[in-house]
Amino acid sequence: MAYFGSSREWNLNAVGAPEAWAAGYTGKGVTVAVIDTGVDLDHPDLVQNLYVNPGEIAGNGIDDDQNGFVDDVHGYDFVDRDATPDDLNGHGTHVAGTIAAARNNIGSTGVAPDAKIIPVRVLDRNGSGSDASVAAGIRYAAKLGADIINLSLGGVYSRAIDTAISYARSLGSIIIAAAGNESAAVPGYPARFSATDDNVISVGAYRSSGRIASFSNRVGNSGSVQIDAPGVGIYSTYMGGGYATLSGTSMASPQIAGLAALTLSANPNLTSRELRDLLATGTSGRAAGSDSLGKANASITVAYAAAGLKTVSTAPAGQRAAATTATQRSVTARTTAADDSLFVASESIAKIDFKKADVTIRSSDPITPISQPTSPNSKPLFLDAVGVTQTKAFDVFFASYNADEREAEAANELRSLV
Ligand SMILES: [Ca+2]
Ligand SMILES: [Ca+2]
Ligand SMILES: [Ca+2]
Repeated sequence: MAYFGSSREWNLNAVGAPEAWAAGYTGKGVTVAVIDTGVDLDHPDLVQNLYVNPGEIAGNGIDDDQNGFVDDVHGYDFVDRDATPDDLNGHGTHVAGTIAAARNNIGSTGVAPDAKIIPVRVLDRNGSGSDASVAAGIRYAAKLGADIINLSLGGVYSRAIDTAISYARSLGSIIIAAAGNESAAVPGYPARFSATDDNVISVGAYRSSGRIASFSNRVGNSGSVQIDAPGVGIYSTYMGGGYATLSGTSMASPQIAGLAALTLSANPNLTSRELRDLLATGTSGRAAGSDSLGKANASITVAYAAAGLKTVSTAPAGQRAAATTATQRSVTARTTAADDSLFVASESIAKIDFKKADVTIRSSDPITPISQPTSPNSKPLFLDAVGVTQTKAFDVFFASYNADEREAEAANELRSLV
């Protein structure tokens, strides 16, 4: 895959978004609530991706869908308590653009350029708000059916937000939360709820150099489920129809919200727990200096989602998985990305085909002793990944095996997954 855009778009390339787009996954059909300072509702790079509440008629003064909010066609404003969640700060517009600015050759491009943004304003023009407003915004978004809720905000523990997150979990929303910018040893809340709520994931920020941002909060002893995403020098939409380059874990969190949208568009049936598992396990090495699970990577999570898988099992790079039980009939193969294609390359052994949600092992690939072509429409009996190299972000290990025909051979050729 060629590099998308310019160095200004380093974040998109770092998270592997162009590969997911090329495979047909752009976040279409997925809704992402931005609980923030609001969104520039007239921004030319965002207007087409604003969620429209299908049950609400605009401007008639009636709560048509009876969700408790009058005329909430494009989200809601919990600061001014009206149905115009416009942005008077800029932060929320930047976050929204990172998730879903249009891919239209103007301005900036979101990680999931066909996802829909639900603007929920809970922070004022100074970027401040109450935990009651944040909790109300989370509840509102969850009730509206938001698949993903981005929280690029933080503070101390809040019982109101705690219960709102539990409510969102009960309705199936995953919550992506910024780890915080205090250079602290542990994340702030609500990101730290990832230690206790399986629908929450915490996001740290790394630089284009691959090093963790000095300001980014770490995992420490918090038990948080945290991954890292680009969060320094992020170019995105800004209020007033403009653009801005900002840094912070607030900028990293929406990369993951976008990545989650790409992943859900590849498999809309994933639960919030399964989606978190894919995001948390589908990483490609750690940012230097980080203690998180690793750097987020669409090329892994989206491929797995497309294949109908729910977790990425990992082992040290270079090791192979093997059939260890009668039912777990699998072997692994390695594919190394070439510049023009992520999933087929000169060393290709296995190919994952996003569009068929299937794995095909090509008979021409140079690993006939352990591989076997499967029919184009067949589901693999089992698929297992065993790790990602540290040196090339796009190296992915896949596994597939036609156990019925090659089982004996597999037993001879492969070692058990560690
Ligand atoms: Ca309503
Ligand atoms: Ca109405
Ligand atoms: Ca654009």
